[in-house]
Amino acid sequence: MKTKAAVAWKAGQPLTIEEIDLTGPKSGEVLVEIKATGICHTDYYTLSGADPEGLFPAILGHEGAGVVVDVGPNVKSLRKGDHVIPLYTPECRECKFCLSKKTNLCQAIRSTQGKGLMPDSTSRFSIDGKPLFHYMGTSTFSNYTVVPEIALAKIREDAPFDKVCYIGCGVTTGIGAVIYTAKVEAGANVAVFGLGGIGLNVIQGARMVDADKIIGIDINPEREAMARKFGMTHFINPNDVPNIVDAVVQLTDGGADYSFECIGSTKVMRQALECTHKGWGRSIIIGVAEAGAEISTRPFQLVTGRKWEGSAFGGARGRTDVPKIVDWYMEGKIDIDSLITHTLTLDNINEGFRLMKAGESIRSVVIY
Ligand code: NAD
Ligand code: AHE
Ligand code: ZN
Repeated sequence: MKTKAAVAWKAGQPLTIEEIDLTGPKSGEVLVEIKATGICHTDYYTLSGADPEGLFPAILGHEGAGVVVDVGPNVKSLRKGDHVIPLYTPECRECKFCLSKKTNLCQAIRSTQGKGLMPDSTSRFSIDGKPLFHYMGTSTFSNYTVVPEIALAKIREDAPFDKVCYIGCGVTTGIGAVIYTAKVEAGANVAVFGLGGIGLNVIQGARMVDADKIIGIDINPEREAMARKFGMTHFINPNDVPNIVDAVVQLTDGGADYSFECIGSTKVMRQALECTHKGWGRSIIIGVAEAGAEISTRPFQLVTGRKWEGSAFGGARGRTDVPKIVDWYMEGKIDIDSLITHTLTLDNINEGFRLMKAGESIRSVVIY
């Protein structure tokens, strides 16, 4: 079939809107009509050329929601008409990683996914007979996409696509890092570095678990008002204090119990670790740093009890946890609407990237 998609031809160049070819779902695969997709900083990161796994030409996008249009042979859990959220972290429930119960990082299709291909090592997308790469197994910047069954969460049918698409990455990543990865307890002091589409959801998660001090840190002063609405109790602009680590330590009687890096800066990752409390502080890296970047600190920081950790997709097991998070939204337990500051058509998708780079948006959502 033909479908309209935004194609990333080359690193650093704007996407172009094209009519492309899509072949139907093979065994274990599902054809999904994407109804809406968010634009995440990671899409920008890959488009910029900083992602060692970035491949071109590709169909980017990994924060979508839509409807099942067709299923390939051997698909058991989904049928035509089901509402779904594509998962860049699938949940096969059979691999060593899923069975371990220690991680959400299902590896069933990770190697082909990282090569921009479907599990049979081919692409479903092409233009003028030339293949286009998939991205993160989801490629939601195409109106129609093919996704493995294990990478689709079935969600309730009354949930609005243009809001719950954000659960496909940002909402789950932020809230999940608090509740699934860190398991922050009530009364804890939390520091959140970067108050964008991810960090504000970390703030929202910290409020949900009844954290005590929720300290937001951002160089963009415009972020303060929105973060307070989501539960931030203290705001620090690093440009307004001599030393951001000292500022957090002073506010928290020795350091934060938990910190979250939601930027992708290795310099900030170090600050986030070193502002946590001696003996038990835990710092969770969420931000994605460019190829070749490395983190550093004095080992003494770890010897004295701080822990450096990371979180992908908030530690969420997508097929199990995403439908629950959709329920939380529908029950009014979490706010998504306020964070979606811009809606766009696919034709204007490059404007979404511009707004993100300029710090003018929290989340832009493309509605097909
Ligand atoms: P964003 O652009 O919306 O937000 C980043 C925020 O960081 C902005 O508010 C910006 O002003 C602030 N900032 C930049 N430099 C700063 C500094 N030195 N000190 C303090 N604040 C600073 O981005 P986002 O969509 O929220 O994504 C954040 C990061 O998380 C990106 O690296 C993205 O790739 C990554 N990410 C990771 C996962 C995961 O599963 N681990 C999932 C989604 C996104
Ligand atoms: N391809 C990059 C890494 C990108 C990365 O860390 N992705 C996160 C999700 S970001 C969503 O916005 C993730 O889930 N990582 C785990 C995984 O298996 O990719 C690189 O540096 O190579
Ligand atoms: Zn993302």
